[in-house]
Amino acid sequence: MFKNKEEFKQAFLEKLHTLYGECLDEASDLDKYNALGSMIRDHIAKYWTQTNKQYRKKEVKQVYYFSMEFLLGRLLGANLINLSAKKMCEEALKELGIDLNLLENIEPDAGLGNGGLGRLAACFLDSLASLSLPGHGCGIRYKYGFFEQRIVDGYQVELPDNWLRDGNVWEIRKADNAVEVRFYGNVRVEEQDGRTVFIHENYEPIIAVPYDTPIIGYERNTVNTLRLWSAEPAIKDFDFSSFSRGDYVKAVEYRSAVESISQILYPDESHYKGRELRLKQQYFFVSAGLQCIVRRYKKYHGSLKCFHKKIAIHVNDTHPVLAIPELMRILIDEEGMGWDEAWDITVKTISYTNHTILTEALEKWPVDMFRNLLPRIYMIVHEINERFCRELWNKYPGDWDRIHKMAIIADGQVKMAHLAIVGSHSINGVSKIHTEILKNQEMKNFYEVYPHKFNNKTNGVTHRRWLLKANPALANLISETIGANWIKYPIDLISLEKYRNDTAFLDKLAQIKQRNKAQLAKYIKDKYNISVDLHSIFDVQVKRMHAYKRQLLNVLHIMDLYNRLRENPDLDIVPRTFIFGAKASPSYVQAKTTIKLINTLASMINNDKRIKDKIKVIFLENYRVTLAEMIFPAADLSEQISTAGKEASGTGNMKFMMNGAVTIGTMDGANIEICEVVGRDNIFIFGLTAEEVANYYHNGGYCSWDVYAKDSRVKTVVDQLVNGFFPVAGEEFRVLYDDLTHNNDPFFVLKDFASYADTQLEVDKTFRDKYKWQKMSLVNIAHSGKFSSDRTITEYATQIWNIKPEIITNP
Ligand code: 26Y
Repeated sequence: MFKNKEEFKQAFLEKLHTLYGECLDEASDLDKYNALGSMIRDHIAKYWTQTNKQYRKKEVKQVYYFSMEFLLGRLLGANLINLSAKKMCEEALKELGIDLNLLENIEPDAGLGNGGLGRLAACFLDSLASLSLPGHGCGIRYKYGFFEQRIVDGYQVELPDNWLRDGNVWEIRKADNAVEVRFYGNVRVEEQDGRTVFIHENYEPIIAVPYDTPIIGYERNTVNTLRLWSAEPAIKDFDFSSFSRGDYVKAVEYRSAVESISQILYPDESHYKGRELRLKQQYFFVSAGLQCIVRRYKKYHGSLKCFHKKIAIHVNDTHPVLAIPELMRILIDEEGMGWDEAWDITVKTISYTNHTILTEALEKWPVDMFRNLLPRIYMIVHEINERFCRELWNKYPGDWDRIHKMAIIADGQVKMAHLAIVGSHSINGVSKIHTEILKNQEMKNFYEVYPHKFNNKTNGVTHRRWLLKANPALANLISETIGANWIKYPIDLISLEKYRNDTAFLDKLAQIKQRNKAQLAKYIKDKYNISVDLHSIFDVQVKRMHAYKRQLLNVLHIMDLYNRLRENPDLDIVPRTFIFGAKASPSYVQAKTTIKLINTLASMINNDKRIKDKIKVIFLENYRVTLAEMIFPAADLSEQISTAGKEASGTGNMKFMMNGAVTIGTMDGANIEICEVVGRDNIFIFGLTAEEVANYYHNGGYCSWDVYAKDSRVKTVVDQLVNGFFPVAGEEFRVLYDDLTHNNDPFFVLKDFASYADTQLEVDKTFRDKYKWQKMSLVNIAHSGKFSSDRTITEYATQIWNIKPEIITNP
């Protein structure tokens, strides 16, 4: 980035001066952070321009990844790494008496996502740029990211995440590229020159203003773009007409109503809630994104006849599926194309990923709300539905039931997943088992009509953030041992396999793990004043709090272990530190109750002198990307214990694996493929299979009461939820108790308990054999290359998007 440290220091001091008129000793840490970020931006500007210029000149096909969520985390460290400038920057700053680490810690996380789906989008952007692929992100610039979690008296309390408070050095506001998005109103249909035209009138205009963030590839010249849209009033400052009528309050209300569109990120609830503001958000960014892509395309290509040959649009779950009717609207209403041609182009342009099999999470919109908010879009969806149902009628004459089930509009609702399947050319699941379930169960009817559209793309994560950045010690050891090629080609990690019996190497791995554990232990000590045993097994479950992810199974097992330890404080177990991190949706009662349960249990266990510190329970508050970067490298055991068939893929499992944690998990999601590559000897598998679970569901579930009545350990812990064992007021944990017993345990927690507890004994036994454990750890690292998002993105690029690498020349 800079030829040498001297040049760097000079530039840094100048930047401080031009930005803030300050010299070094006057500057605050925030100013220093901003100066550094702004230097990086200056430096990459020419690569950014060059990238766009080359894409344009060579007319390469580009993909736009449309997503409601981009969970980027911090950018400073990641950008320095991808620019190979970290070491120099660190040293130069040190000579100025500045600690780079401290500056990195000033940056707030860009937490514009709930969990897996949002972080996947961020990993994908890194891989696209690092593979020199022309691909960009399109989303919403939420003023408030996913809430900040505080634990008060064991309860989750949500605080707004005001991540933009001190500005954002990475983004550039592009006011010139603003577009108008139209809501409400009515559609007038007219005949003009023998053509039917649709005129949207009396609408409410809103301005969408883009903010661009550069996405820098690893040791490439490529700088792609993440474009996030912000909503602003179409009438500057105030609606003067109402202002002059003295309606000052109304004018201010108008402004805040508009701004609310890009105000907050919705939390993913256990049950889908169709709120109008969310539908507004979806149309807002999809329409803005498409208008801008079309506008630019026309500028260079004129007609839109070959749009799909140069543009691919990917929709991340159903959230951006309005891209389908919106592209139709633009092609028909604005470009004057006929339906069939417009439809052909639309389907060829759009591809869709499904991320969930939970039916209760699927997006559906009430027809009245939809039609009122988006009258023209509704007409188009209606027409798509009519044509689709006619096609079905021809294929299945008289089969009303099937047609009703498959319709896009039915029972007063618009079904977004159905629209996604009909209006795209590719539908993919995110792990082998997930795709099979889509094809053979959830979307069976659609698979029968469009078998060619369905395909699998097993998820992956970027090793550059989750290993190179998060775990520098391990990354160094790997590079010293097999060379640094793995950073660009993570599959090369497989060369580590040959060290599986090399005890000297295994010792080095163990030392690194130990140091990472010490670092996390220090964080725990500083923040919670709890000491944890560095020789204990760090047993970690970090992910969103959800019934199907079964944090409750983990908790019940800890309760059982605690019961056994109280009975016999000399019980021979390897000490354990159970670590949790999870946010619950603000309105999800079971999830929030589970957080309270974990914290209540933690304070009992951590303060119980009788059990001689053999187990500890830690709930790490405000789990987010930055905290995750500290947790994965310190984990011994990775908890991936969802009810089989429910976790589409999981990606945390991959981040643990590449950091040498061993998985305890069910045969679910990507766990199955992890098991496939590491072998049964290097993973702890337990519990029902997806098939067994599905069989029980078909037969009305299993009888949880039987397990409860027969297994005394189960009965004891379940009873403890409600019998006064916990020092909580009244019946706090009754909802959990009821779910497990009277509600027949829909996620098979009790059914899998015995198998889980036995497997945990196996873990205990294995951990005592240091080399056996280290070898398992090594095998996991060595095979993690398959789960690189570089592999996943290469598959998307070649099999769905048809885009090719474009090497960016030096500007
Ligand atoms: C409709 C709405 C409120 C909503 C918002 C976010 C619904 C769902 C979501 C998020 C879903 C999600 O994160 N799914 C996860 O996607 C990961 C990436 O594919 C998978 O690894 C993981 O199994 C899946 O649960």
